[in-house]
Amino acid sequence: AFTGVFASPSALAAKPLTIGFSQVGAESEWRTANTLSIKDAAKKEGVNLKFADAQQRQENQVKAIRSFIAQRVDVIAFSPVVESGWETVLREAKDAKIPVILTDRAVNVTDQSLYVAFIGSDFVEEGRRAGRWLMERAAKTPDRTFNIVELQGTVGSAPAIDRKNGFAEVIAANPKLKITRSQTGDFTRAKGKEVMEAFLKAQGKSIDVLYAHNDDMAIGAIQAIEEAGLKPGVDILVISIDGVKGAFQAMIAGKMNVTVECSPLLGPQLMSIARDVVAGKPVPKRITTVEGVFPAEVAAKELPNRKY
Ligand code: GYE
Repeated sequence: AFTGVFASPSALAAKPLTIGFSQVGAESEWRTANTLSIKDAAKKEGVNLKFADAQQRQENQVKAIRSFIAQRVDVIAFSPVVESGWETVLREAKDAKIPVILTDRAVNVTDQSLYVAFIGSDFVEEGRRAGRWLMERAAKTPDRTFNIVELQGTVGSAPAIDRKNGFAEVIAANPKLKITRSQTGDFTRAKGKEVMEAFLKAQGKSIDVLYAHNDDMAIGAIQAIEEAGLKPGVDILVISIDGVKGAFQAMIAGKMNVTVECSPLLGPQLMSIARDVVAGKPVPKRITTVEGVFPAEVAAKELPNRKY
């Protein structure tokens, strides 16, 4: 039956694309930049963005995705807080014929047809890059042992799992490098500080290196190290990941030694992939973000170029 006015072809073409996006939360500087990138790109592209913040809880993401399905959005995109437990809700989206694009973090599903594309970084490689920096540093003092404490990201999240594995894989080649403690700081400054305080209490002066899965936790930990009367970046080497401005400032202040870049600027790519998917064009299943490594020596020169 006829249900509305006839749309002219040009009016049809002008119908805005609606994307439902479920964000992890607002846990870090990285996340804030990622949210901004997505909102800005949507605005620029005339995309109708329905944005939901899950406050780092998977159940909130599942709810948001179900609501996007009920609203019949054109595309669902999300950055999954953890890797597992997505089969059911992704099957619901597929049954409703709504394509799903993953941004930033991967899911662990057996049926790869439950999403059309995944745009994001290679977190294992980021962990390896962090490990390689330490391997080079340690090679300068072959007799010295390095006791490493690790601040992990959110338990069960792709970046926490992969950054741990990539780092461990690389440092395994040098028996002088030992991870003595490893605990989650949930990717936040407050938790990073709290857990570092506990590490310092338990292990005190015998900590040589902090490896943090993101800059925010490293920055929180730096505070704890200073409060314990030690010099971050000197008494304890500080290695982290993301490359946010806060890390560059910490490096310029001599308190952090290196950050491995992880770009949050995924908005423009998401919009263009979403358009292609809706237009029925083939899209690559995996789109890997290109990124670098920034040691403290280049921090002052690089800071003005940083976009997040
Ligand atoms: O490294 C961290 C954020 O998933 C890559 O999430 C992202 C991570 C990022 O909270 O700062």
